Order: sequence, then structure tokens, then C-alpha cells
Amino acid sequence: MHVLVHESVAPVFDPALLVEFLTSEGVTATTGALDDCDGVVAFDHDEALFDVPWVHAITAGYDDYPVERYREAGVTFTNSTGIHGASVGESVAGHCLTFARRLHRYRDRQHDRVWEHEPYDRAFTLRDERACVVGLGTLGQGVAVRLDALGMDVVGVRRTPALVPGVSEVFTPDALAEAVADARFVVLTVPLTEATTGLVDAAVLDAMREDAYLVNVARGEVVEQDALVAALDEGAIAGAALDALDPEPLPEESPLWGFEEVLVTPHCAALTNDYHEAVGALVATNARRIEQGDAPVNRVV
Ligand code: NDP
Ligand code: 7N6
Repeated sequence: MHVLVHESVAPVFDPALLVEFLTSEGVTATTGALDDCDGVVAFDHDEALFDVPWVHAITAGYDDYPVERYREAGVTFTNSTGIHGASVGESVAGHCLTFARRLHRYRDRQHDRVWEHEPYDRAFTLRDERACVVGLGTLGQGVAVRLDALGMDVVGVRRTPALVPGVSEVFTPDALAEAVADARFVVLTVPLTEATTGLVDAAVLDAMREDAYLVNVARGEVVEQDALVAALDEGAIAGAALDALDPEPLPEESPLWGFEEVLVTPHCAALTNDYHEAVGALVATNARRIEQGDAPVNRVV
């Protein structure tokens, strides 16, 4: 089994780090040309991947990969769901704490060397506030347990209405407007699919409280961005933390950069200095399983 680490991973981590990790796990791994490899670890699709028996995405989301064409070409395709609960959970807890404790505004003022309190009615605690987490898989559960630990009342939305740790009530997608109505924070942790494209539209934003914050760590296309800008402009919601945008990078002229109550981050909620190890552990497991004729974990097709 020879695994090739594709150059497309470079924006996330140095490909050599994953080669080194896989080698330490006893997996033959290299960078370079795609010839003669049994598997490729990639961040982006490339047409040459149709000629490789197995493709592993270093991401949980695979909306950018031509999954049906892999199936037709007989390519096994696996993803990296399961590794982002702690990183994204902590990022979202940070977003909520930032808005409640007003840290973004103090950091803004620090750059101007201004020592000044926020208006008295602005600061609050997360304790007893409600969060609605839309999508209760790895990300959603990672978010839910952390917000629950901060004393929040956490409800969630998923297709199968089973409870998960930290969540007091689960709604199905048809009841999204009802689920978000009482929440101070609405956190998006769903995959981008046909059903979730534009899921948060003007009607859902309208159903949210005027003092509510939207946190999007899913994909930009899950939110109708023009409707979000309108809701922020009109004060229909209080603000937003946006790690996933449409398009990425967010264009310089986007009005989203300019709102005081919007945090824009460059799709980094999951990034940690050991990301290559988390991906590498999945790749090593699958390299062994495929070699032994077992089904790989995280198989998409
Ligand atoms: P999972 O597959 O573990 O979880 C997905 C969850 O979404 C499941 O609970 C699923 O429901 C639910 N879901 C699916 N469709 C719908 C729908 N139409 N309405 C409501 N809920 C729905 O995925 P992950 O948690 O690993 O990742 C989720 C997404 O987050 C990724 O696809 C990716 O786009 C994004 N992501 C972003 C990161 C970042 O850096 N910002 C990092 C990692 C992922 P059910 O439980 O019923 O099946
Ligand atoms: C950069 C983020 C995912 O889907 O969007 C994330 O896993 C990846 C590593």
C-alpha cells in the first residue's frame, strides 16, 4: 500500500508532516507524482484522482468533491468526519463568549488605546441562555457539550430526532423556525447538501430573536448571505460569527467585513497544530483495512 499526500493539502499543513506521520505508523507515504499509488490524501479534487483506487479527503465536508463520478469510476472515497468536535466546539464556545462578554469590542478599542466600558445593557453571561445547534453530528455534539458545560440550555436540530449529550430537546428540520425562535445563539453545523443549501433564509432569520447571534461553522451556502446582510442592517438579529462564507475568501467589498457585531474568520474553526496527526490516524487505519480487504471507516462511496 503506497499512499500519496497530494500537494492540495498545503494550505492546511505541510504535506511532509503527514508523510512523516504515516511513515512512523508503518504506512509507505510520499509526495510527488500520482503514478503507481494505491491511495491519495487530498484537500481538493483533481481529475487525475479518478485513476486512483482510493481517495481520502482531509475534510469532513465533501460538497466540493464529485462523489457520484468517483462511484461510477470505482474509486473508494473516504472523508475526515469525527476529528473536529473539540476544535470547532472550542471555536464556537469562543465566539459565544466573545459576544456575551464583549471581547471583540474591547479588542477593537485596544487598537485605538481607548479605555472605555461597553454600554451598561450590552454585556451578559451565557449561563441560562439558549443555544440551538443545527446539525448534531461530530461538530454539533462538540459544540453542544461545551455550551452545556457553560450553563447554557442547548437544543438541537437533526433529521433523526434522537437526543445527544448536552442537548435537552431535538427538533426535526421541518420545525427549524420553531427551534431557533427562543435561541440567543443559532449555531450551524450541518453538511452542505441540496436540503441545507439556503437553509437559513429571510424567514428563518425573521424567526430569530432580535438579540440573537448566528454562528456559521458549516458552509457559506447554508445561509442566504444577502438575507443575512439585510437582517444585520435592519437589526433583525444582533450579529453573527462567520467561519464559512460564500464565496471564500470573502471579497474585500463584502459588507460583512464592516459590521461591529460580526466576526469573520477565514475558515479556521477546525485548525490545530496536530491536524495532520488526526487525519493521519484515519488514513493509517484505512490503509491497513483496505490492505486486509476490510471496509474502510468514514466511507462515503
Ligand atoms: P456529521 O455527518 O458528523 O454530522 C452532520 C449532522 O447534520 C448530523 O447530525 C445530521 O443529521 C445533520 N443533518 C444532515 N442534514 C440535515 C438537515 N437537512 N437538517 C438538519 N440536520 C441535518 O458531520 P460533521 O459534524 O463532521 O461535519 C458537518 C459539516 O461541518 C461538514 O460537512 C462541513 O461542511 C462542516 N465542517 C466545517 C469545519 C470548519 O472548519 N468550519 C470543520 C469540519 C466540518 P442526523 O444526525 O439525523 O444524520
Ligand atoms: C480546513 C477546514 C471540513 O469540512 O471545512 C472543514 O472538514 C475543513 C481543514
